[in-house]
Amino acid sequence: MAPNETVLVEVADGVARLTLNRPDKLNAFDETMHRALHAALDEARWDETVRAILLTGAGRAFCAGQDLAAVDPRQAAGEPDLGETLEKLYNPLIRLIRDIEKPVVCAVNGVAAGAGASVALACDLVLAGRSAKFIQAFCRIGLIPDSGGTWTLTRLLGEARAKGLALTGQPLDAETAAAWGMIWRAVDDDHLMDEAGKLAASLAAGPTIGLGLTKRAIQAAATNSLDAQLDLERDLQREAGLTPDYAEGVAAFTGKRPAAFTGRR
Ligand code: T3D
Repeated sequence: MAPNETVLVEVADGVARLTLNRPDKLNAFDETMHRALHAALDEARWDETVRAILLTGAGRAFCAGQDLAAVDPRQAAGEPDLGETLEKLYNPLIRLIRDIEKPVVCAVNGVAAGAGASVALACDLVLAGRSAKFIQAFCRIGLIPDSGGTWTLTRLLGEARAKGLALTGQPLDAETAAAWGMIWRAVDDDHLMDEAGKLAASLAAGPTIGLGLTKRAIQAAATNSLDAQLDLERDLQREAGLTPDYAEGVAAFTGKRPAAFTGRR
């Protein structure tokens, strides 16, 4: 993978580590970083040597959302069309993260604000350093939570907490985010990258197809009826049962040895 200056890409031991890299702007999204992240995720999606993705930010923040200097309405020629930015850049990014059938781990290394918080919460397993904060900053500038934020917050937290965060813009600390079930874990800042790296490495050594199908099933549960979900589980389990990793998993269990999954079909 070619490195890009706004998103650093490192692939090792089955993990693609993508680092948002505009630290002087707290990794706020401009169009270049958007395109670089999308391209890096897409490449990791189809690279068979990549079996897990780890997303983080350079410097003291994870991501401060949209680069507000890049879209200053006072500088714009005509009326701003923020719907177009979402349609063109943010929505495809969120859909891509959700559609990648490999685990996507997010290491929130500092503040995650606006769409930066939404991007983090679109990932499958979110770890955050104890000093990290999640800020629904949109209300401070007259916007609504986007990039799936209204959907994700409401599903993860329920309406009361989603509205509390989105209408007040109050920062939520990592410990409370974990206690509320918004993220997987809060860890000491000094251990964040180590813990996130270990988690991504263990996922990368897992039964990749089965993990990808699990992701698909859990995501579908948000909108499916129980009947539809039972049917989906039947179909996906049929698919999982045809993978060499299923045969290996059972052989390893009966042979009382660790499984050596390949992640292949
Ligand atoms: O197209 C569309 O616009 C639609 C899509 C919208 C999606 C969105 O994400 S809308 C929400 C946009 N984000 C925000 O409103 C957050 C803005 N940032 C902040 O509120 C604060 O920076 C933080 C709470 C995140 C962190 O505060 P603090 O005190 O730790 O840092 P700081 O001093 O405010 O920021 C440090 C630098 O980063 C500073 O630059 P400077 O003065 O040192 O040259 C600041 O301007 C820059 N920065 C921070 N966030 C952004 C940013 N520059 C551009 N855009 C940002 N979002």
